[in-house]
Amino acid sequence: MKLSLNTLAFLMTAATSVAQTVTIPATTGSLPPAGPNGCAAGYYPGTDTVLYTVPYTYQQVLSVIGNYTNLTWSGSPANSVTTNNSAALASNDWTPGTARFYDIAGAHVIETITTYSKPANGPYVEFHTLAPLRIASYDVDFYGDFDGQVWQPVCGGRATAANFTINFCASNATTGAAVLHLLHMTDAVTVGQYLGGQNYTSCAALGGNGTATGSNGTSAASGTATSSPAAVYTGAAVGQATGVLGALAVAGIVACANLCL
Ligand SMILES: *[C@@H]1O[C@H](CO)[C@@H](O)[C@H](O)[C@H]1NC(C)=O
Ligand SMILES: *[C@@H]1O[C@H](CO)[C@@H](O)[C@H](O)[C@H]1NC(C)=O
Ligand SMILES: *[C@@H]1O[C@H](CO)[C@@H](O)[C@H](O)[C@H]1NC(C)=O
Ligand SMILES: *[C@@H]1O[C@H](CO)[C@@H](O)[C@H](O)[C@H]1NC(C)=O
Ligand SMILES: *[C@@H]1O[C@H](CO)[C@@H](O)[C@H](O)[C@H]1NC(C)=O
Ligand SMILES: *[C@@H]1O[C@H](CO)[C@@H](O)[C@H](O)[C@H]1NC(C)=O
Ligand SMILES: *[C@H]1O[C@@H](CO)[C@H](O)[C@@H](O)[C@@H]1NC(C)=O
Ligand SMILES: CC(=O)N[C@H]1CO[C@H](CO)[C@@H](O)[C@@H]1O
Repeated sequence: MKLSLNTLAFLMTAATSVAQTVTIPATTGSLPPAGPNGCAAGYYPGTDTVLYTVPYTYQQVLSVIGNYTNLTWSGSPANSVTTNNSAALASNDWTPGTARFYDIAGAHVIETITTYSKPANGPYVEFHTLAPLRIASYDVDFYGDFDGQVWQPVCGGRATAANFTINFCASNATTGAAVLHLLHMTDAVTVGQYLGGQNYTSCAALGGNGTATGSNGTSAASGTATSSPAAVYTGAAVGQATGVLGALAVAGIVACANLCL
């Protein structure tokens, strides 16, 4: 994941974390027990979704994102991600329970697979948990019991639609949603850049019959295509801030050339 400090800097306020019951880093990868609001004491629940379509085939997308320990597309340098499932490094067959470990933006990240499926014709489905971590530069702590990624062929196979959805608990749900949204949006855009940098606009623009049922059961109806590069944003935790955050995400992608973590 990449972070653009420039564009999120204005979100930083003197928010004081009252999260005291959660150990960070959570070396076992485990999540704290839920309190009355669904989160540990001092944490607040939120959800964030990024929908983004790239004008590349599912197979092309898989070549970038289909290895759980290769996160170059998410801002982690080659060979910087480790796992406790070394057998899968060769087989590329990732299974529930597998954890990956990496450091980014001063945070130690531990993500444990709960669901993993990548059939040859899609969809790619990866759900993992996110152990508690702290992003000091934004004065925010968060973790998540559902951090999901689905990549689905659309436009008869000519494009691939991503859905990044996370249900999280954060010391500040507004800041948590903004940071997570920017990370996931940047990730999705980076996949498109790796594959050639074309932007998705519509199925029709990709030629062929965009409304036809694609090979192997993919159909336009299954797509959640959004106009690139704008994202559809849903954030229960941020309410009226949606417009601001949408603009932030777009600006962040541009500004990321200046300063990314
Ligand atoms: C959460 O962060 C936002 C944005 O920085 C800030 O306006 C708000 O006061 C913070 N809320 C809490 C409870 O600290
Ligand atoms: C990691 O993925 C990138 C594409 O995103 C690829 O170019 C690179 O060769 C992969 N690295 C390894 C070690 O498989
Ligand atoms: C997956 O990525 C890791 C780290 O980049 C690499 O060591 C491994 O060889 C890759 N596996 C496959 C099957 O490409
Ligand atoms: C995105 O994924 C979430 C979690 O799986 C799901 O609840 C939601 O319906 C999906 N949204 C779309 C537009 O497919
Ligand atoms: C894709 O969209 C981005 C963001 O708006 C823009 O900077 C880039 O030039 C576009 N790329 C192409 C090939 O149109
Ligand atoms: C496109 O696909 C739809 C749905 O299968 C079909 O009804 C329509 O006739 C097709 N159009 C062309 C020009 O092939
Ligand atoms: C990674 O391996 C699995 C399967 O052996 C264990 O269940 C996990 O607890 C373990 N996770 C960590 C963080 O070590
Ligand atoms: C029409 C078409 O593209 N069919 C493909 C469906 O997927 C199988 C397995 O990947 C391919 O062999 C077919 O060519």
